[in-house]
Amino acid sequence: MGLISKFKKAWFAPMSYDTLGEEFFDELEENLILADVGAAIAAEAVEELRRKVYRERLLTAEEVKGALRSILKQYLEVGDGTLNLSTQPSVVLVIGVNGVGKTTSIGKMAHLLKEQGKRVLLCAGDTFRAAAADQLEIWANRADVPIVRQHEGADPGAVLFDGLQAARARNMDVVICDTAGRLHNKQNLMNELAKMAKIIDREAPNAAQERLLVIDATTGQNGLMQARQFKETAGLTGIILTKLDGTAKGGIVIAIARELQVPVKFVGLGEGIDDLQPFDAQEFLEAMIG
Ligand SMILES: Nc1nc2c(ncn2[C@@H]2O[C@H](COP(=O)(O)OP(=O)(O)O)[C@@H](O)[C@H]2O)c(=O)[nH]1
Ligand SMILES: [Mg+2]
Repeated sequence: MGLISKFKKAWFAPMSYDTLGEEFFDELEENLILADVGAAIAAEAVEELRRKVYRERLLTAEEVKGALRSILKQYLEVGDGTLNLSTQPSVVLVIGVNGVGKTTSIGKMAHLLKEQGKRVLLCAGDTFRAAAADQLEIWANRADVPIVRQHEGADPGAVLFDGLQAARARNMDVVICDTAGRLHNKQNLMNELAKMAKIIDREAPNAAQERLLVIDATTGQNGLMQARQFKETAGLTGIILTKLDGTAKGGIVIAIARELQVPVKFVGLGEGIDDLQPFDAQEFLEAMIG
């Protein structure tokens, strides 16, 4: 160890640890765990933070929190956070377990894209319950965009096929397809999603595609398991993190981004049509760690 780093170790690091206290770091780590980032990522981030504090001789709580935000921001920055809608049509498949907010997010997204001047078509790929297509249709009306749907129990692949045909015939810019979050069993659901993904690849081979996984911020650590499974089955290009308007901090997306290299693209902040926003890592982290 060189003289200078010895000097730093002897003086600068202890100085900041003394100023902030060992508990300060423990508390940060605990807050990360409470925010659902998971124990492993929390430990990794705080370890990295300690090195950064030492290296950059950070002294105040504000500086250290800023450093932690920049570390977590790097974990989150794993790809393009915007939708790839570069072809006409582009196809967005929205997936996730039951009740996370898929249908609601699709309604909000349709509204957002329509406001941007896009021609949007919705596709009612959740045929498991009759109410699912009705719910999507209500959102289609609210957002004032067309919808393709069939009867309850129809083959979701056939609805998707229809949707893609209609989109081409009607010069749509974006097709957003809903999916079921629950079937008779999980394997069933995964098979169906894999089949839908294949249909898009086959019927719209050159289309820009998004496969967005909806994660409910209140689900906690389970979100990581969901993300692993859906990624394996259907591939993922992005995350929509819903229900951030509640008390949940949604830190699970940091673990998902870090492990699976999938960026967060939107956050849901309520049940209204305007309550979907493009993901802003800085803002998210400020809300998460103050
Ligand atoms: N507070 C809040 N509620 C939401 C949000 N997104 C969806 N919801 C609610 O969550 C419930 C399930 O949503 P839904 O879209 O039907 O979920 P799906 O089963 O995944 O399609 C509904 O009551 C929605 O209003 C959100 O961002 N914030
Ligand atoms: Mg639904």
